Amino acid sequence: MKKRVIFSLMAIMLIAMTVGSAFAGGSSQQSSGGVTRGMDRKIVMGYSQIGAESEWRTACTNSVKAAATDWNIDLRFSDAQQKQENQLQAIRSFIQQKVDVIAFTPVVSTGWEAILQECKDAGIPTICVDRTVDAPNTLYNTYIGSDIKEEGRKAGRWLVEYMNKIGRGSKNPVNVVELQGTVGSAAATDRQSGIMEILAQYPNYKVIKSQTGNFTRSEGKQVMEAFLKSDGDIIDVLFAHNDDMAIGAIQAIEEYGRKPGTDIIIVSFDAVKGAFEAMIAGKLNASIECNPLLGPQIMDAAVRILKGERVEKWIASEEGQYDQTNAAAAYPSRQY
Ligand code: GZL
Repeated sequence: MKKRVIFSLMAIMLIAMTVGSAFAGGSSQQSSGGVTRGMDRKIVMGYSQIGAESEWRTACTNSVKAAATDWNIDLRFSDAQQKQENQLQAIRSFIQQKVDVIAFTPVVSTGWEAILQECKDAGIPTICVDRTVDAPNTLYNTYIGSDIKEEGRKAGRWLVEYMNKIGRGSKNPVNVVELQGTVGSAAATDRQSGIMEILAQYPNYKVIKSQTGNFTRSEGKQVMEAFLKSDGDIIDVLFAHNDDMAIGAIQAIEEYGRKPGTDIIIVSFDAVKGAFEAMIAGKLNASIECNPLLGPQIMDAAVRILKGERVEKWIASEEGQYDQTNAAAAYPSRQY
């Protein structure tokens, strides 16, 4: 009898420890013992993430954490709550912890040269993820992410082709409004630059309003409500720098009394699940994919850098584009 009680208690303790570690929050995710894939020891990575502002960001974070576990890398993860000062503080902490490698997603493009030099002086390699920085690429080891400006060009080209197809391309003017991402971020700057490079070839396309919605649904809805209040009856097109803002704007357009996807043509970025649902419902016209599943590339690059192998300065993501002609077929296999 006594033995059975002791055994049961031990089993309960073992289960509690396992569950507890799986839900451990905070700033670090320690994998089990052993060594990192491809290495003779377990490496430690500091990761400074922007926050959790969108479906895309959450998918990116999940990919990083899953890949750290797969590679058996000790991940020290920090969420900056959208503030660059929190990122700088986290990276300085990683330097003090003497981590083996630092990866970071810069919330804005500027203000990184000093901290990257501190990492370099400390002999810690750095990996820039998802968004680029305005700094010499000698200050970091590699950039892993999309060609964001090309995403903008894709969106511009898709729109012009679609407007011509539905017979509205020669309207003069075609009134365009734009929901920008976070001001100063490479994602917003480069998407806008790509879109405008294409629209500049078509003088009848006029951007009548452009304002940031900070990549969030709630702000996308609020800003679109303001656009509709001032220009609701003349808006032909909405560019949203991400799907979350587009989904918020769709709600605003419906509440205003116009039809999103029909009266107002909407093009956004990311290609998250919410965008596919909106395209299938006919409320979103196109979403240009931006791949957040960067975890495996980050861990692979970290190992190669630490083994002294040559790593290309830009590891580009593969991505496509979706609209109402291919969204339904692609939706079941989407991973985020
Ligand atoms: C793009 C990425 C952007 C996404 C948004 O590379 O930085 O940030 O488009 C996310 O959804 O918030």
